[in-house]
Amino acid sequence: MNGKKIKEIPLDFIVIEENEMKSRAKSFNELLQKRRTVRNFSNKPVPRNLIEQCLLAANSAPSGANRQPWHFAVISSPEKKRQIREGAEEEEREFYQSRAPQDWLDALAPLGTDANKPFLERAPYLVAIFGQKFELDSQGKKKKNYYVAESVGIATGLLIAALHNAGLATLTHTPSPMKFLNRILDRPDTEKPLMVLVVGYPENDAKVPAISRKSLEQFTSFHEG
Ligand code: IYR
Repeated sequence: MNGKKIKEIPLDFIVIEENEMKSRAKSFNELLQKRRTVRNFSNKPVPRNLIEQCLLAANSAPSGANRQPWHFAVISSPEKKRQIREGAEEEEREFYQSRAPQDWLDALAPLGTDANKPFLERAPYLVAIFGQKFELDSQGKKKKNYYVAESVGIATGLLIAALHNAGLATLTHTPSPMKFLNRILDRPDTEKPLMVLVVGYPENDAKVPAISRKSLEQFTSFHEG
C-alpha cells in the first residue's frame, strides 16, 4: 500500500420489504437454533467443495483495516489427523490431570469431556484456524495487523454458521496450548492458533447434552427513548 485512498464503487445493497425481512430473520434464527456442538462424528466423507464454499463465506468477515488476518488449514490427511490427535491429547492429559483448576473441571463435568479426542481422527475434516499477528509486505518486512482476535473470531463464527447451513456438524476444539499445530501444519511463528474446528456428519445415534440457551431478556439490554 502507498497510503492513497482506495477508489469507491456503488454499494450492492438489496432492499427487502419489511415483512420479508421479518420472515428471513425468523427463519435464520430457527436455523441457527438447531446448531449443536457435536462430539460424536461419523467418518462419512464430505465433498471438498462444500468446505471451500463455507470457507469463502467465512472470508467475507469484516477485519481490522481489511487485512483479513486469518489462515484456515484444512486437514483431511489421515496421517496429519493422527498427529493432531496425538498433540492435542498430550496437552489435554496435562490439562485434565494437573493444569486445570478445580472450578474449571467442575464447569466441564456436566459436559463429560475428557482428554480422549477420537473425533480428531474420525471426522473427515479438521480446520485449524490461525490468526496472523503480522503479515509480510512485498519487501518481506513485517507489518502489524489489527484486531486480530476479533477478526478471526468473526470469520470463525461465519464459518460455523455456513457449515451448519450446509448441513454439516462442527465442534470447536481448543486444546491449550496449541503451538503443536504450527509444527504439524508448517505454519509460521507469526500465526497464533485459535482453535480446531472438527467438521463432518454426526454419528446416527449421536447424543448431545440437554443444555439450554439464555432468553433474550437474560443476555440483552435495550436502551430506548
Ligand atoms: N480443551 C479441553 C477442555 C474444554 C474446555 C472448555 I471452556 C470446553 O467448553 C470444553 C472442553 C477439551 O477440549 O477437552
